[in-house]
Amino acid sequence: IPETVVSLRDGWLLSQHRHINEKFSASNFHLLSTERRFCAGVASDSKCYQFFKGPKTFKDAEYFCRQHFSEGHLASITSQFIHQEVLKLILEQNGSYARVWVGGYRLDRNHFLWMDGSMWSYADWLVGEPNNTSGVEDCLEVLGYFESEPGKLNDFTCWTPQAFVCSYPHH
Ligand SMILES: [Ca+2]
Repeated sequence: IPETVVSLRDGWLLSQHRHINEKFSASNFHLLSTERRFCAGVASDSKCYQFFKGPKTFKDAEYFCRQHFSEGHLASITSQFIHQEVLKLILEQNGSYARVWVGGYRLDRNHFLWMDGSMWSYADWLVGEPNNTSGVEDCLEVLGYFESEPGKLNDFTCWTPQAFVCSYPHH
């Protein structure tokens, strides 16, 4: 094959290749930019909150949130408004998974922190909680099933597999 034909053919392949690459990166960009606007749960306070049935331990649920979402963590519930929105999400989607991990973790006896680094300033505990039963309840759950007071918070054993809510930045 004459050299000019080879280089022409390579040039054509190259341009096709480039064309395909451009198409791909264009569609990737499109996907990314639509994904950014889409929240498959509730969006509030610049975050998207998403429910998962799991069931997973607290640690595995946190790992799942980090793996699946950029800057994702188990959800931080930093206001009454977010608490109500997340509770609605849980009640809509939970089926029988009534106890749900969110991202609160015990720092010491009376202090908790949010896995995503949010300020700890709001916590609507169930009466008598956090009680740290047997000194092993270091993780925060939302109790979806208390019908008189649905959605109250409880400290609970981190190794129990449960449903969970992730949150991640959403603009
Ligand atoms: Ca407790």
